[in-house]
Amino acid sequence: MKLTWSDVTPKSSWLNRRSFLAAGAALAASPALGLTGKPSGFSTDAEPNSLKDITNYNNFYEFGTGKEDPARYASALTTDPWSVEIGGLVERPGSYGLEDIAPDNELEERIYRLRCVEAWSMVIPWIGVPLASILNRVGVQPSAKYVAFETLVRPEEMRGQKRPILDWPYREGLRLDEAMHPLTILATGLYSDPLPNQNGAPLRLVVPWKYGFKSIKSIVRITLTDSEPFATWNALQPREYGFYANVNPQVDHPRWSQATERKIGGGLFGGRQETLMFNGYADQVASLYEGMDLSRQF
Ligand SMILES: Nc1nc2c(c(=O)[nH]1)N[C@H]1C(S)=C(S)[C@@H](COP(=O)(O)O)O[C@H]1N2
Ligand SMILES: [Mo]
Repeated sequence: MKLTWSDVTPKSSWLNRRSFLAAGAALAASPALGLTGKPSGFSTDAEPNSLKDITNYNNFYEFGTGKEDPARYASALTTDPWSVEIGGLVERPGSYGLEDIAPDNELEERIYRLRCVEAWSMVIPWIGVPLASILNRVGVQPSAKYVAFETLVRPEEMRGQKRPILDWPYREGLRLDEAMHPLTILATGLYSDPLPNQNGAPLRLVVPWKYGFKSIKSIVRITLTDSEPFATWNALQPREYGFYANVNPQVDHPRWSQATERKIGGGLFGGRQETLMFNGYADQVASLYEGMDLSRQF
């Protein structure tokens, strides 16, 4: 039953970057997957951040608002047993275990850029499954248009939830086509190990072309709906955080520029880089937003 993570993701797949990138190129070029993008369609060839960076500089307000709070306090969270209620406009609603959602034999490695709305970024080698695979398994009803997600509420273990920092539970949502896009994954691991608690164990969303706050952690509920779901940051400050939250260097946050970002671990002077449209995933996702005014629907 326990995952053999070294089987899932042999260390060589990220240490031996040459052969990994070649494999990634073959995958991305496969017409069966519906991708027409560049060789790095699924995984970026940018240098992944160290495990130390990825696990010590986090946003996870359930454990406090400081970047180092999750690393200090998230170990208090019990992640086993865990189940996810999948409901709303689906054919087979119910309580699903992690093994149903992300079976060992379906896990994939995806090296993705993560761009926080606060203008910092990382590159993270996730392990997970396409969200589409579980949505297809539960059966999406034709009237469904959106997918809503909720994080666990357990103040005894999530010390930040003892204070009204946010309107708990943390909630997020995607349009159905965004949710079904092959880049959208549910992650259960990173590097060759199960997801550390501070990164959203045991199951978190990863939507690499959107600001990090869309990638909701420690998910306990997934609901298919016909109207736009409540989204925590959007509801808190709609002028600053849109529902779409697509990474866009041309649409500044009211209080800071989004044109550049600081790559964590890039050194005191070396870490500044240009922010890319859709965080570098424009070839794959721009068509989802054809005809939309992205400066208004940001
Ligand atoms: N439940 C929950 N999910 C969350 C957050 C949070 O505070 N609570 N923070 C978000 C933000 S702002 C970012 S940038 C990413 C950070 O993910 P990481 O810590 O794994 O890098 O998680 C997102 N998911
Ligand atoms: Mo963020």
